[in-house]
Amino acid sequence: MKVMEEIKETQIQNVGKYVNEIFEVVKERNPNEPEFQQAVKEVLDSLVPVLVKNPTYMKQAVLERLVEPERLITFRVPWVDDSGNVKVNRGFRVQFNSAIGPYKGGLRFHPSVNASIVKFLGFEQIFKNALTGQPIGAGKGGSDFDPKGKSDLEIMRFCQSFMTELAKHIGPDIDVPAGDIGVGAREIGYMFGQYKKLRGAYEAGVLTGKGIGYGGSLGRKEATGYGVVYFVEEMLKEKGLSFNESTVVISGSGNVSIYAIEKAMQLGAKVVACSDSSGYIYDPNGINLETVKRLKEVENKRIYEYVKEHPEASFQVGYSGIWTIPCDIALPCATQNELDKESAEHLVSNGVKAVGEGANMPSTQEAIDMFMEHHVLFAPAKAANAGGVAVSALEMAQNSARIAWTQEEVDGKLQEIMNTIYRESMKASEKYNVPGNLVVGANIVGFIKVADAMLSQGVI
Ligand code: NDP
Ligand code: 2IT
Repeated sequence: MKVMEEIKETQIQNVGKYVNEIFEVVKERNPNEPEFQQAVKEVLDSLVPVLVKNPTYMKQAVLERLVEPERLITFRVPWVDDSGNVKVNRGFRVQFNSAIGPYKGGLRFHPSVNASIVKFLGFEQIFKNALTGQPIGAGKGGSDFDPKGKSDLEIMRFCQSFMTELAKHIGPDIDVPAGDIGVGAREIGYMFGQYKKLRGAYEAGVLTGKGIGYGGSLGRKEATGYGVVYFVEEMLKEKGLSFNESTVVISGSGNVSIYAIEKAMQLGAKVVACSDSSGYIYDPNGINLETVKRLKEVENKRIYEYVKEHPEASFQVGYSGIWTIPCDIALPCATQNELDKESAEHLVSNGVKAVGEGANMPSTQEAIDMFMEHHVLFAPAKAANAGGVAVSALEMAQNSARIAWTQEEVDGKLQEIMNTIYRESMKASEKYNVPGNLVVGANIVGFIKVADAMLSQGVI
């Protein structure tokens, strides 16, 4: 028995060494890309138990292939502002992995976008998309264009120029972009119009997140936020807890946040705070979602405007202070690394019971370690926010079949997908001896689906 254990221990050490060597190469090949390195490190570390059980993945160099994108496209995006000045931005599309379907993933327009950001997002998309059970590979893209303060016509001209180049690389069976930070239904509409004009065909399935009147799916707008809450509710249920009568803090006030707030409220929670990049609002009576929706979805205003209409609420500058507010459930839904160790310490000392990641990689590794150490229920982004891309895949299915499902049908499928992701990730965590660790569980489930498809397709 003792001998067996020693052999096992040696195997784990050897695989650990192998994984570290891969990570060293990733660092060397991708210098100055801290977000990409962070995302790769988390996944590599969590896969050690699978590699020990199935060495074929190592022999066939599956990890070495997974960490290298199939293709990274960068391009010039020239456009003309309202004063007639010529502006130039940089466009990106990373086509990371096509083992289980056409590349699929959002476009982000934000000044912070660079190769590291699109590669971390594209890499995470591999595992997330596989987790949905839908036939979608992984991609991501965007631009360092800043939509803040731009007129509607400037946004349109930018989107048209961006698509003029991107159109050469996408298609309903090739690569299907969607929204992300700074890209919503308006931008998707302008890009779809330009793609259609260039392609000379009505290929509805080339983009998802379209308007309902021209091929969009009911329920896509709500899918990511609702999905996060469905996933976290499942996780809470296992411990006899629920959103009902819980106090909840949700960062951001964009697409994901707004619909996470809506579903949490529908389940009986009191959501007391949300934010944008300027700061956060705290409303002890529970925030008024109609006001937030109007300010953000219609008027494009800053979140501090909320307190003008709701004097009982307060506004604080700086977005990370939101995590000092006592709550039972915290849902970071803004951006990467918005929740660091110090924020996690505040949440833990205020007795947080569950954290669900609506944004991509919102918690730093130190913050995740802190939650694990204190047995806080933790729903990782790749699993918890997969509802958005899952319903994007349902939009593609409807486009191919030329049919439209009802909101109820789409929402029913979304709930089923989120429950399945939860159950499969939980089961994997148990099978690989880290019961309840959904970070490891989700990474393993996603990895096995993609890795097995890659093995079946030869050295690709
Ligand atoms: P939106 O552009 O609709 O909203 C983003 C929100 O986050 C805004 O409130 C924004 O504030 C805030 N934010 C963005 N960047 C920063 C920053 N650097 N610092 C502080 N706050 C910031 O985007 P989404 O809601 O679509 O996306 C939010 C997160 O969810 C992202 O991580 C995205 O990748 C992820 N996600 C999105 C999905 C989707 O379907 N849309 C699916 C899965 C994940 P401000 O307006 O001031 O910039
Ligand atoms: O991060 C994500 O999963 C998204 N931004 C959604 C991608 C999609 O294709 O719907």
